[in-house]
Amino acid sequence: HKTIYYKDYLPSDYTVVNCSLEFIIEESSTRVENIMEIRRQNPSAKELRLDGEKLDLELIWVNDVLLDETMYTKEENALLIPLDTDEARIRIINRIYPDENTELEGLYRSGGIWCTQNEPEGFRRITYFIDRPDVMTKFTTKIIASKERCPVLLSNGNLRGTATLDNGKHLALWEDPIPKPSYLFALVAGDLGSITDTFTTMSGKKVDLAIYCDRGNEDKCHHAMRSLKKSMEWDEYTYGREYDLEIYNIVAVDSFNMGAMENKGLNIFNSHYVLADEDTATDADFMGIESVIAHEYFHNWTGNRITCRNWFELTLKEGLTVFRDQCFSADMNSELTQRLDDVRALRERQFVEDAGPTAHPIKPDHYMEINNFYTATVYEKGAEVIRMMYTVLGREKFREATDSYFEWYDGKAVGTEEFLKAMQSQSPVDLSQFKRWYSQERTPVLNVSSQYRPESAELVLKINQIIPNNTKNHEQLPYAMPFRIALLAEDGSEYPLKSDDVTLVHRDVVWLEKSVHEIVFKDISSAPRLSLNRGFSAPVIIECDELDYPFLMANDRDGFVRYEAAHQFGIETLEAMMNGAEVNEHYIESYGAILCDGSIEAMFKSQILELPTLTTLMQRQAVIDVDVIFNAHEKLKQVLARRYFSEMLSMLEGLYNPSNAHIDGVSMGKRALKNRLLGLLMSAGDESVNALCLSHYHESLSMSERLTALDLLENYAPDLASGALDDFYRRYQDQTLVMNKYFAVCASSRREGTMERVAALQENSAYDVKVPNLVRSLIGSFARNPVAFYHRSGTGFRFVAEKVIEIDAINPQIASGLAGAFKNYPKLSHEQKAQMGIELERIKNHPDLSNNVYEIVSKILE
Ligand code: B3K
Ligand code: ZN
Repeated sequence: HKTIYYKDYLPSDYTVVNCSLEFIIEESSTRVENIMEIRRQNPSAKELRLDGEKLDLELIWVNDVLLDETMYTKEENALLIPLDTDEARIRIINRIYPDENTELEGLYRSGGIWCTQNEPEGFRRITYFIDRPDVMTKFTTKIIASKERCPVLLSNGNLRGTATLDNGKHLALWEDPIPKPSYLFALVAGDLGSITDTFTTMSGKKVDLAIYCDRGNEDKCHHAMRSLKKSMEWDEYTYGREYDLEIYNIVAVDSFNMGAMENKGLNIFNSHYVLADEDTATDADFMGIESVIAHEYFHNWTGNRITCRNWFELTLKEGLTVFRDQCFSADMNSELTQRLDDVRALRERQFVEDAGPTAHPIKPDHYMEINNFYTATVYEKGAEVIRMMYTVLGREKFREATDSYFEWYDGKAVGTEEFLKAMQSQSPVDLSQFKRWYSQERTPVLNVSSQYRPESAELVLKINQIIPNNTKNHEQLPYAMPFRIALLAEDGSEYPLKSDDVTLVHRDVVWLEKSVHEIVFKDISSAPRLSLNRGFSAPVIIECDELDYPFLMANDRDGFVRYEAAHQFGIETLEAMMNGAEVNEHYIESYGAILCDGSIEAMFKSQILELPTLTTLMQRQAVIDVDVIFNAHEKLKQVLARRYFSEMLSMLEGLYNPSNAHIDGVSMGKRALKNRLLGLLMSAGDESVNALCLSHYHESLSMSERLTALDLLENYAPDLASGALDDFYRRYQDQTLVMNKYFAVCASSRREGTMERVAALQENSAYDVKVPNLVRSLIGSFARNPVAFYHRSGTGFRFVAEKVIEIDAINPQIASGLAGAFKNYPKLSHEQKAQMGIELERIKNHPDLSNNVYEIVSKILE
């Protein structure tokens, strides 16, 4: 288990200028012929090193001379060829076995379809190559396969020709004119259905669009196609970026390790992020498709045209592309609700990661297994770091800076330093200290207090940065960040911010750099209320005991602060209850005021009315005690439901229209609020509400409502749940994407016996341990179910440990994702820590453990 360090990075000795590939796909194996034009970049290099894993090498030629075994060296994962010329032509023939590829990296089979996944290091499982992102190559690809088995043959770029061959075979020739790293290579072959469309770019070029899927699912591709066209238009309008090939293809496959992949001109997607219709997909699914389709499309410029110098620079393309897809979704839907969803996801996943044993900077300086670094930190915190620069520069300057970035680095493999250079060229402030966001880890805390001086009409704001030590317990330095604030008068209006002590990058944004800031704001005529970190302008934790939650919930004009006040008030209330206090009456009243305020838009209301999650509360505990949290949580829901029972019920009825399954913001908002209210009401334990929930299950035409009703029945009305679960299963057992939801409901259940049910469901005919979506739905949901996973018996830990070991032998990426469930280990009680420790040691000591799982488990145990 070897560690790789950024400081050891060197440019490649050789590069591959052109690569021409020929694939002959047969039932049991695929023959690959690879002709590379190599150029030497380091004049003193004498040996060409090609990466290769699990390849059956057949023949090699250098400049048409066939090599015998004495003329090269074959290591386990590399081929070394002596080479002392500036140019050479290497020809290699090797064989691969896609059917045996359960890791789903390289060329593999999903159902009957041959497809590839090469980021970050999968191409070396297809053929020998210099498999690193700073080697950019022009690829041509010939695919030969049975016409009957594989009527569809796809690769990157533009289609240059097809032909029918003997023995029922045919071929397709693809040429990608734009040099790219090998991780963006893709191939698909199979019997697929499709829908097609066209898009005319801003300069008038016509692009053929197609989405491929299993036959019979074509009708579920239309939302994805609409999303693709909207993305193409948005990137032209917002960033001036035009698509650059004649064809854009998307293929949906069922077995995929993550969401999707941005291969040049041939995106390959987890079918979860393509297929949707009103009967089978939830509103969240529709939103997810829109954003992932956009994300992969946006990579064409941020990732593909300009790529990463090495994998330490991953956030260069991922943080930026997430930022871009978040802005796209905000523009397509609601800016506020999108922002709240993004902040919520960041805090639930990234803050937790950043506080635990696997914390790392958005630009890590070492790794064991790069696949472990496609994390919430690299992606979502990376996007927040970009967003801070956006906030500092403002929309127009940011656009000028990205124009420079595209102009300066198109066609190159670069790093975050280059991106920052482009940003600095337009920034009103010096970004040197800001760069610490790239190299430090953990979430900073801002401790804020204030003092009002009536005699001079001044408000003194004191902001203290508390910077946690890193995972190695080393001290870290204060950050620079934009901090958006307001000082509010009695009626909610904002005092203009005037101060000599701090740089205001905008009217309401102060630029913080020091570890302690004392800022005097002038002309404040009476003691103001503080409104802090508006819009979540910096990814920090705020500590301030002066916040007037009820006032902010009711009056702040910043939607984020309104939400945040309710959220923090909820946390305080729940934590007091966890310590034995009665429910805070002021909280109940403020909650009721939001609930009954008819002027609040439905989606936003459903977001404000969500109680802080178990994960949020767990994260704040010094020693995790799930039962205490869970009980307080249930109690608070019950109190709220009983207090506002009739209001909630009548609001619920007003929102319910069983036949509404429209996919628009207003309908989605109504469903979200309806589901929130039903969830609160169900906790009241009232027979009539249970019956209502069951009727919603049967009558609703949208999956969002049906699935929520099913989940609530499962948790609160077990007698009614079994019939509904059977019905759901019968109705959808042939649709694997819906079965994922079924498994997730069962595995997320808070009821006793969940582990036994999950164990039994592994035998269900709809389950398959080799399909990542199903593993994530059943085993992953269980591991994320705090009530079941942290069960006092310790059986939850044991069960997940066994699954990690079992799945590691099949697919290490999925296994290491699952192993992340153990990352609260340092924060467990003595007893639970002992239980989990045994399981972690068991995993760590397992023979033949993958690097992926080893890296995660050893960090947790450290
Ligand atoms: N770039 C891919 C992720 C590849 C993950 C490899 N383990 C998808 C994306 O971020 O768009
Ligand atoms: Zn991405």
